[in-house]
Amino acid sequence: MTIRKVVLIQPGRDGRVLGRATSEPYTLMRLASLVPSDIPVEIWDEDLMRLPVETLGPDDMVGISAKTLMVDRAKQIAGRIRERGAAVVMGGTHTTLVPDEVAAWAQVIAVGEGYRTWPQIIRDFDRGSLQPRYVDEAWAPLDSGIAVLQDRVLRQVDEHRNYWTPYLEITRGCPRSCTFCTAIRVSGQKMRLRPVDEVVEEIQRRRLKRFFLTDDNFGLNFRLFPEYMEQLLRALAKLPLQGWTCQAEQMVADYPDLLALARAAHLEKFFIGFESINPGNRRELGGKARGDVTRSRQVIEAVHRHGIGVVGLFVFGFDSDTPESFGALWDFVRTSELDGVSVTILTPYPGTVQRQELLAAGRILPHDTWEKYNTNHVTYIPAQMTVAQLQEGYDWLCRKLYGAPAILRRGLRAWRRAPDRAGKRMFSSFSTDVGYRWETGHRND
Ligand code: B12
Ligand code: SF4
Repeated sequence: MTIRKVVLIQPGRDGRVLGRATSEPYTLMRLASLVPSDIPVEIWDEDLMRLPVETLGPDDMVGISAKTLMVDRAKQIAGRIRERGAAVVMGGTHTTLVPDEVAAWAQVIAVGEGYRTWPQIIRDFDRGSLQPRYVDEAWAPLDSGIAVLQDRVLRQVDEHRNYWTPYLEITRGCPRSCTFCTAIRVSGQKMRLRPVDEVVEEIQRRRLKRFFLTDDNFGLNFRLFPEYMEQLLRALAKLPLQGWTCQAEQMVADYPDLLALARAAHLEKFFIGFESINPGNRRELGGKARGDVTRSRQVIEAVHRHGIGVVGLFVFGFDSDTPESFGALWDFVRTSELDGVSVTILTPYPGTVQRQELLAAGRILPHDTWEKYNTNHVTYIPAQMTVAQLQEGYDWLCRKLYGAPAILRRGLRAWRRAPDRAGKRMFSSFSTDVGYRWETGHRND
């Protein structure tokens, strides 16, 4: 058999917002860049286009990537493609977390990062010897050029025209062990670093002015690899960037020298995982947060002092949370100087310690589809609330946090703190808040 083309699909959910899609298919851009250059490759993003499944035939190979909440949609798409005779490979977060479940309906599954197996899968298909299961067990080194995006992929995706936020990965992994986190299962607990020169080259070639880092815990590198961070931040400082954002934890506040360098490197804001303001939930937070509001306020102030914004990430429904927890968080946010806030309902994803514990206690609610695992719905029985109390409390909090007055107040605060960069700061605060308002709107689905 001679392969005609490879197609990579990102199942859709939100479509376009003001002409562009919100989530760039960065995962697929990386996989497409691993396809040998003599084989045509296409990326189909269902948020941008109707999937032209009818154009596929037996010489085509299709890879689909899906998180848990998108896996039911992925299954429907895979079924339609199989009817055309093309081969379908399922990969991504959900397949890696529960391979046997996906293998029950998928023709081929790819577990893990795929750096070794994806090129192998393409070769096997070309030779007519496709296997049902490929498992990539090792965490690939990111310093060998495998993460570089190819020009033909960039041309096709046309990221500046089609997407609101370009993504970039600089480091990958997180050594923490929060009980609710699946990221460590898909990215590993060993932090891996891309070479600084490679990152700079990619930013320049992609003509990026703004980007969001996909790194799970970029900030932790302040402690783990300070020399690498210094070298990286000094290199980014020389680029004509408008601003970039990344995920971090509270410890970044303890590194004033690196914070100053980060600001000079055009870092606009940290998304910090405070997770909970309830000290009773400490055990679940993997050692990175303790629910200490005094510390949280100090962290926000210290980061702001360097001209960097803070978006607070919070999770609800841990075992120590009660109906009073919603009001307590609202009071904290209202009186804090946070530039943006994300609240999600604890979601016991497959492969987490949290899920094992809840399953053992008979507390997981039955579900027909995985669509409700979007962090806006209650999918288990909370310890100190009813299911309805958790859902209603969350709904109340979302209305408070993402109502026009709260969004406006946070925007004005951002403006007051940096009058010299007022327009940029207010836009940044509004765009984050509006994005979360949009995402949490799925609680009504
Ligand atoms: C960036 C990111 C986002 C971005 C957008 C990502 C996108 N384009 O879809 C934003 C901020 C929008 C986002 C939103 C959400 N996200 Co998110 N996100 C991430 C993050 C931090 C990095 C993902 C990434 O791009 N990594 C870089 C790329 C290169 O790596 P990769 O995706 O892992 O892909 C590699 C392999 O997995 C494999 N692979 C992947 N697919 C396939 C397919 C085939 C065929 C093959 C062979 C291999 C393969 O090969 C790739 C190259 O190595 C991950 C955490 C993580 N470490 O995975 C969470 C994560 C994926 N997100 C998660 C969640 C829960 C969400 C939200 C529901 C959160 C929310 N409440 O809003 C939403 C859902 C939005 C949606 N519609 O899908 C969870 C998913 C859990 C699960 N079991 O599904 C994760 C794991 C984080 C966590 N909390 O544990 N997210
Ligand atoms: S710190 Fe973040 S990425 Fe690391 S284990 Fe905890 S939730 Fe996951």
